[in-house]
Amino acid sequence: MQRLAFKMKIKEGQKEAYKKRHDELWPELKNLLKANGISEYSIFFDDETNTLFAFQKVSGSGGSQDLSNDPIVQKWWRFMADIMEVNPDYSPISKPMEEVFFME
Ligand code: RM4
Repeated sequence: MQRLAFKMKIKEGQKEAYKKRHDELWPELKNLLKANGISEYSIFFDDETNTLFAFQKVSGSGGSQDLSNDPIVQKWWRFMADIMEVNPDYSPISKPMEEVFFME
């Protein structure tokens, strides 16, 4: 089991919209994430920089941001693109972070 973390950003003033959409996460996306070994997936928000900090445990070969070929993920990313900072393909601009501390 590996721990992954990465940063993303939302557009100014979009925290509530972001949270609402995640409160209503599509069941098919949730099932896909779990089927790919992703668990304990949480996302935190920094209101000073509009930065999202995502953490997840992964038991497979990659994390949520490695599922770009899946049509459900592509559809979700397109759905979220209006309130996030994204790449030309609508994937969220994601920056992997280095783990510098862990306590069991
Ligand atoms: C995030 C982003 C991630 C996705 C989660 C569910 O806003 O789109 O790629 O895994 O939502």
